[in-house]
Amino acid sequence: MAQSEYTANNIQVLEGLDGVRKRPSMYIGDTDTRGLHHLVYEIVDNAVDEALAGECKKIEVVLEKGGYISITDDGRGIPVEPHPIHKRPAIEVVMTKLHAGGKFDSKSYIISGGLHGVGLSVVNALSEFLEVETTREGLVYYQKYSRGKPLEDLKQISGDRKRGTKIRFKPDKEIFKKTELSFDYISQRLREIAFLNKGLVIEIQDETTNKRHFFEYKGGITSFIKDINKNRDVIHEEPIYLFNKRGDIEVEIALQYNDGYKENIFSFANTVNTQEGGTHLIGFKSGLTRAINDYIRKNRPTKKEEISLSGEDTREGLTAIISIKLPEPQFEGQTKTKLGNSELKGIVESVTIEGLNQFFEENPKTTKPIIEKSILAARAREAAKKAKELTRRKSALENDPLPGKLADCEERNSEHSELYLVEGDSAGGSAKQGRDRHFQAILPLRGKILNVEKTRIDKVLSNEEIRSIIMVLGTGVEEDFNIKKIRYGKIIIMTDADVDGSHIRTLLLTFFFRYMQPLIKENRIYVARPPLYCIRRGKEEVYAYSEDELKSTLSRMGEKKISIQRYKGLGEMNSEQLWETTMDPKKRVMSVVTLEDVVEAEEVFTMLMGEKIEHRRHFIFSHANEVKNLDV
Ligand code: 0RA
Repeated sequence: MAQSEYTANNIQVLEGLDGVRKRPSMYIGDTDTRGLHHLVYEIVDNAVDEALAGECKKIEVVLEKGGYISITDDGRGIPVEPHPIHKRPAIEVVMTKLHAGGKFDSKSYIISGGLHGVGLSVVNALSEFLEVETTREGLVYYQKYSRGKPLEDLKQISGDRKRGTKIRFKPDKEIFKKTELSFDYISQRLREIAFLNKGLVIEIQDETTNKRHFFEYKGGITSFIKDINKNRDVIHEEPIYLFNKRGDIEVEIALQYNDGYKENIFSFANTVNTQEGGTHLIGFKSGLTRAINDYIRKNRPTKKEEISLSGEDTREGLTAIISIKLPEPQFEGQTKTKLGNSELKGIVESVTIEGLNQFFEENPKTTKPIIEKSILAARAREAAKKAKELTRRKSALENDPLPGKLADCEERNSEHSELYLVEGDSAGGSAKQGRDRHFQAILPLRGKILNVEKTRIDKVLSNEEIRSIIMVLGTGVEEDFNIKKIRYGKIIIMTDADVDGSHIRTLLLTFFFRYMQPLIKENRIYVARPPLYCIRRGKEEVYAYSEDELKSTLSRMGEKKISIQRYKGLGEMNSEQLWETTMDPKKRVMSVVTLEDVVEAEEVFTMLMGEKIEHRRHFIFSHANEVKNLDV
């Protein structure tokens, strides 16, 4: 053993639980919400270990009043016999000594040695109170602790519990900034655990709110896949399910394709979500690519063109779960969520190829749409490459023809110019007449813009409206995007204040978000806000831009001889009115579109985009912080 390792071990032993209380973050990451919930997961993981060993069928979690939480399982219980070295009951050693998990049998699958893996004693040390009730050979034992120290000796108690363990504790206010446990956060993880352990029953309830969730998935990860795809259109009804063993290692895979283009693969090792991937994920991907290419080679020999699919081609629209159970998982990476066991790559690859080969042979009906989708993906990839090259070459040309419908401005300095993207030809016409042609350019947009989320890049780039926007802006898209080439300082979206208008605006924003994100980050995109009402009395005309403004205007002008016009579209205003109310920099109201947290927004976009349109609209209009001032 290396000298340094030896010393490190010694220090930890010497420190004991006092060290845990002095430096809690070293053990649980932080003392915020995450760290707090770490305590719960540590205990839950121990119960799940019992389930993985086939010894536990039910786990119950109760958020009690007064800040207590209890976790009950029907597993084997915690050993109580005297510990050979410490001469104390094993359970007391497990609860009061660092790294005394007591599960040295490497044949069993354990997660408690993995991600959370800090041991029950850490939970105990960081709880102002903890009590444990456990059953061994039909007898019930009890002990209670405070801040890691036993309050009394382990004792046998009467009780009708036949099996299992109940641990009840209260996180320490001296340690945690906030000690409120989140029902939803815990419930979400429990649900995932239930999916990953077919048939395991998990219940969680909150005594304060009487909320209660019950999870039991007889279909296991197949149910998980169906749940993830529930809002998507799938191209084959039943997920494909593969299960196989290689020695001690169990490999379980479920997959299903939908008609979208994103890949959604989740991998787990002993129910730990391996967010950073690892050897099992690599094995699955290469197995899938091989299996699909093999099938094409075998079954479409008459097709002239030889196509070889890339991995990406085989994963378009794929939702998959890879769940591995193995005796000694090695968790690596920044967040310890990357599976490192090198033997897993080959194992998962061969299980995937073998399983899929057999499935494809036996289920030609299901296989056909999958193969066709992958081939289409390969063709689209080629087409997209060409389409991009085309926009690249075009914008490289000096005398790039601008679309005829653009009414350009005279100003060449982009710092002083603006571009209005206007919904419809008629409003476009008014805007062209009403504008200040010195610095305002108008591009009318006809009909509906493509939903860029649901459309492959080759289609997006060949859509006429999108192409005119790209050409007019002059910046290129995606990795070719160069903000220095922009031809206008402000890009102003001007649409009707109705459902179609907000739809077009949403699609435009999605396009900018996906293909020209820096424009949003640099606050170049604006939304024009035409007035909602015109209030007239005699020759007097007042515009109101919101319901509140309408109210205050009415109370100011009185009730007599007043007429109110409600604008439904830009077309109801003539060119002077449009200039005066919506385009004159001195009077107009505009909102800048900003993404305060682009990373987070990207996630939300990815989650919601391409799904139901209602969702999308709801997202754009309910996240006022991310898309600022975007009121309708
Ligand atoms: C040490 C050894 C064994 C099980 C456990 C601890 C154990 C811990 C917890 C925490 C909550 N529920 C639990 N259930 C069991 C193995 C016991 C054996 O081999 O019989």
